[in-house]
Amino acid sequence: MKQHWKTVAGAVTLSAGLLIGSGASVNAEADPAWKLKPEANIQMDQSVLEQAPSFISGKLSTQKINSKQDVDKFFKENKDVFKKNPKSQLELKDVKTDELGMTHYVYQPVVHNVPIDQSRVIVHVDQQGEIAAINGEFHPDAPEKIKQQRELNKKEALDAAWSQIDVERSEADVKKKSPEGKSFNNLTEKSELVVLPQDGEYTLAYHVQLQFAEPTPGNWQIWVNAEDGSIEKAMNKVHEATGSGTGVLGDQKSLNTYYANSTYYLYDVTKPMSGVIATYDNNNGGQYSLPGYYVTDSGNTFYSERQKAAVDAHYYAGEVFDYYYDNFNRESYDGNGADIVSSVHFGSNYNNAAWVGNQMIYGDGDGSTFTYLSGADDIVAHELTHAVTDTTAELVYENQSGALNESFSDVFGYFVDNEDWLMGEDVYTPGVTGDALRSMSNPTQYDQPAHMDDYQDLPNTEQGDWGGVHINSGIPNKAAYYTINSIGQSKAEEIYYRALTVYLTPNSTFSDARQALIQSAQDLYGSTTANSVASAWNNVGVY
Ligand code: TI1
Ligand code: ZN
Repeated sequence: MKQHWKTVAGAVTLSAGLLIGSGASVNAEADPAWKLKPEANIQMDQSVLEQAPSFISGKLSTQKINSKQDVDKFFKENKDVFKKNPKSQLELKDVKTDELGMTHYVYQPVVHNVPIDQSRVIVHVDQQGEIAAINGEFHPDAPEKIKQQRELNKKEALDAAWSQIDVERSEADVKKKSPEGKSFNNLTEKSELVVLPQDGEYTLAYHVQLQFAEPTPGNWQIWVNAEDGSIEKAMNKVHEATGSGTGVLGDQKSLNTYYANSTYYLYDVTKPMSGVIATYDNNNGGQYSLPGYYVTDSGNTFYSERQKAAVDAHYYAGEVFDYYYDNFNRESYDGNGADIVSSVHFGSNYNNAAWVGNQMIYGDGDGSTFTYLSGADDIVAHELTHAVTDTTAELVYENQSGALNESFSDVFGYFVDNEDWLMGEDVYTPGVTGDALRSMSNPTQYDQPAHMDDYQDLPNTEQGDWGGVHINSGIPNKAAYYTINSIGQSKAEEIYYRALTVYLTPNSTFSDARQALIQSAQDLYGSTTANSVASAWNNVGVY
């Protein structure tokens, strides 16, 4: 006959637990005090009706139980009830006492020293030393049902598991630094020989665990057949979750998070797109350490001061995603489900936020000009709209096309946060109410021109704000204000979206924008609306 077990996890040591059943020598005299009382409430699992009980409750024996040896003896005396198989054992894992004075003996069922995966038998002893309940899984059939031999070693099982998933080991096996500067491994790998119970069958398998945060959070649980290396079962046990957080302004909000490796991430997989929304902490590192560290919380409650900026960057990125998706059926900024990545705590005392080509960055502000810039939804919409522009009209970031680029970001910032015509007011000059960085209804209030007569010819340098992109944007902003006032937001947003995605080109001028918007209005709503758009631009001197 074929021998079912070659070697078992290397050493053949004797289990610390007891061996019960006909093969074991039971020295105890038959003593009725140790026997299960007839009135015990024995619950049989439907699927294992003829097997072992899954839960027994009531006062189970008159004999007092004071130690592990006593539990062993109780099992031996009642082996028929538990249908204990001589080839399986119970290994004591843990003894816990609780506040009611009860003691709980936790056992791991093992077969020839190999644990039966994710199985336990627990004996609950009350304060008086009486067994109050026993529950768990005995798996009496396991020894007979295992048909494999161990051919693979741990390493081979790991390799088989890696080949099963779409992350390369080299991508995950990197060192990470915690925000406190401690270095830790991104990757945890475990491979343990187990007996895998599945639908009444038992397979000798390696339970492989691959846990990593990068490149995307993973908590893979993979069972590899120990004989032929086939995959018995594989699942990524990262879970989407709903967390909560405190925003920059102290407001509470609910957050889409992810659970993996016993922690929660600001990582939103719930949006109707292939990509995710991931939020990082740059830890004041600057552009060479982007994106930074995932923002995590062990309790899914992102309430700390440090987490506030991340909470809002994450929350508002989701809100802006929804805005573009609900209004224009646009999946993410590129219309193709790209990941939306944000890093907060960018640089130090940085009074700005930006789209840097592949992600957003948010400064903390210096505390007097700005506080954490992600705390304003119009800023988040402004930045993400730059990403939309970059994948559509590609307006060149200098002179008039640059000012249009800035203006479209402000206009969509308004659409998302339309309570007032101010930009950035939520985080601008904390402590001073009512002011803002810019106003669309009254650009001159914050030193921006509101008419072509006041257009500022500035040098195309960083000093000159690339020809005044944040200055001259006041002119198209004011035109947008007139437009929205006359035709209403819902028509205006369709018109602006159409102009941006259909008509504008990289070097469009203010005049071109006027024409693009008039044309879009004509396409969508006809001449009356188109005329309203035209007069809005007439009002700012752009023809
Ligand atoms: S896109 C980004 C430009 C950053 C350039 C530096 C690399 C930008 O325009 N940021 C906005 C942030 C903002 C938006 C603040 C709305 C308040 C309201 C911006 O306007 N920045 C100002 C401070 C600027 O760069 O002049
Ligand atoms: Zn901008």
